[in-house]
Amino acid sequence: MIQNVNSNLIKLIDLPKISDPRGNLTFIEGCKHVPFDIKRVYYLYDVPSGESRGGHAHYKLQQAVVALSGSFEFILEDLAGNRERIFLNSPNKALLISNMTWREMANFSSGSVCLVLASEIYSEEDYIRDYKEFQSFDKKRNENI
Ligand code: T46
Repeated sequence: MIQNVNSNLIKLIDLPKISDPRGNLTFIEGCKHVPFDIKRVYYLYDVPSGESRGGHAHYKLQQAVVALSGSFEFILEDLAGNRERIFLNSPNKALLISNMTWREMANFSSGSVCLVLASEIYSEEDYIRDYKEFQSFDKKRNENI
């Protein structure tokens, strides 16, 4: 399913791309092209130049992110403190984001559209918006070992 795993943090999925003289078509099926049932779809657009978004993690939510148009960057950090940056600009690649991953988004190009497929419906209780709290989970986990 995940055809292109670049690292523990950066998991890029190659999506199907049907090309013919009329153009390209890409499709995504839940539990097939992404490893979860898709319960919600949302998209970010008209992000002003220089603006950044994100700055949170999710307890449970898994997501797949596609640059439908234009480009932007995701900076991901796991509980062990590993931090990686990825540039997304391809409508036939999806970045898989596991739960308990801190993310920031930056450098949105003009006219970019960021599509997000989500494994859960929206719940503010699922967010960790405090970076120190996110980091403390690693400590809590280590204390329990
Ligand atoms: C994520 C990144 C990639 C809703 O009411 N329903 C929704 O489904 C979503 C996604 C958001 N909202 C509300 C919650 C906030 O009042 O929309 C407002 C903006 O959300 P937020 O500041 O979390 O937006 P981003 O762009 O920082 O983050 C979003 C998602 O929330 C998040 O899950 O991983 O995109």
